[in-house]
Amino acid sequence: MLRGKFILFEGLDRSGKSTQARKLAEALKERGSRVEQRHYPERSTQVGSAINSYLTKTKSLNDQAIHLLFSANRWELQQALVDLLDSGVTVVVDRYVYSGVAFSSAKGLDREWCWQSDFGLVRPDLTIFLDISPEEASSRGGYGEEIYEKVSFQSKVKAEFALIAAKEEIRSSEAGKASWVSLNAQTSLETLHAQILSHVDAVPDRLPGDYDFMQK
Ligand code: Z5A
Ligand code: MG
Repeated sequence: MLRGKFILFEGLDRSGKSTQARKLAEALKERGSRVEQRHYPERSTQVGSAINSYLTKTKSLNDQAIHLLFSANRWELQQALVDLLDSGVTVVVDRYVYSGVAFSSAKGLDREWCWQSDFGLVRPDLTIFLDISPEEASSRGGYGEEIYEKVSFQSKVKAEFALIAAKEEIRSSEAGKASWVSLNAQTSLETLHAQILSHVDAVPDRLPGDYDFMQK
């Protein structure tokens, strides 16, 4: 039996991650695959509840503390994620390590420090980065309610994501497998969905227990 695929969506706020994650999961299910969706931060745990208080501006925390809470939230759910994958379920995830590094380093935290707390986590088989301008994102529904939803800050996050993308694209080509793909998010839902499906179809099959991990 093969393990499931770990597919990650990353991008700025309102880039369409949740929309495309849902469409991908539906399409894979229609083909008969077993699929689950996950979203970080997972706000239902105690750690997630503290993160939610921070994001909704009811609690203030220093930049290092909130960074480590986001990371702790991934760690507390890591075994459950691996168990799902090992049981043959494809998991479509909305935000993960890369959001952690991009948002915290955009505040001015040391980039190398930001990566440290996530080293050892399972690396996604494919990360789909939805690329959008902060101005276009801010014109989409629901923008402006949470702490990071300001065009000036999102511009800094975009610059950090560009650094991450460059690094991950080099890593992808050195490893000979496309584990990071950047797509223009300012195209139609259906065009993007078709592009995403073709990239997901190209992800190689792997056996349970066979993972790459986040590392330097
Ligand atoms: N954060 C962090 O700092 N550190 C970490 O480690 C992690 C996260 C994991 C909460 O994230 C915050 O946590 C986030 C980063 C930080 N803060 N910010 N900024 P969240 O994921 O919970 O945020 P959210 O509320 O779900 O928003 P979102 O994920 O950014 O939105 P989205 O999922 O990318 O977009 P969407 O909901 O699919 O679409 C937004 C709207 O655009 C909606 O009206 C759609 O109908 C529309 N849409 C979608 N696609 C299109 C296209 N192609 N064309 C036109 N309109 C579209
Ligand atoms: Mg979302």
